[in-house]
Amino acid sequence: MSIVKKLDISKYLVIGPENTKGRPVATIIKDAVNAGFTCIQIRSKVASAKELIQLTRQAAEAIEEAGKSKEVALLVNDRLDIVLAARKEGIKVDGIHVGQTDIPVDVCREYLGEELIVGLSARADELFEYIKTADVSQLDYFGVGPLRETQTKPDCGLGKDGRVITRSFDDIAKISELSSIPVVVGGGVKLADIPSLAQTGADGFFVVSAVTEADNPKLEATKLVNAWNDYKSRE
Ligand code: TZP
Ligand code: MG
Repeated sequence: MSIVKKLDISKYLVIGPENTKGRPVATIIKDAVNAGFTCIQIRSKVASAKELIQLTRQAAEAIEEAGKSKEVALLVNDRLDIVLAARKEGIKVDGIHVGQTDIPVDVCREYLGEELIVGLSARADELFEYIKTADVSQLDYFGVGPLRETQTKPDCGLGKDGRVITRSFDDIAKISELSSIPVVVGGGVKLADIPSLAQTGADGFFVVSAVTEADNPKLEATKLVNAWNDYKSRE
């Protein structure tokens, strides 16, 4: 059960059955991976544990069929139990992504060991100070956002005053500079944002709806990948 050789969060898809307009999750994952997405996160707030394990299995198979098991990381949102159960069943899942109110990072690390990936959504409030001072010793990357409010996760970026805090490209540039670990940015990200995002110095972008709700997910994924890669190849 190998894990990815080197984590690449540059083109990162978050997906669950509630996001796909009824289309199979695994098909969209395969399209995204074939288009060049480098990281996949299974995230569902409606699927049962059994369904999540099954989704993880199908996702791992889709990545394998695309011949990308060594390059594309497969992560599960929130659910350490699912990561452990899936690995016990021999499913190649590479780690977990957690939020500020989920299972603590040190517990994830203890159960997953040194090799697997642990990502964390950064705090919404006092973000700059947080990024500067957070203990990142057990972490692989930060998720940061939102760029703008999003119906996919309406509470993303909710500050203490109950208002959503969105991030400008300048904020993202500052955060990317301050962070000692890689930063992936998402929340309301659309194709037109990719060139500006790539210029901030962020390590990658993540999307849900831009791919999962597209009429043609493969085409949309390809456009997102090309937009990012075009900028990066000119650097
Ligand atoms: N975490 C922070 S924002 C978000 C998640 C899972 C949802 C982003 O969805 P979309 O559709 O790309 O705006
Ligand atoms: Mg969470």
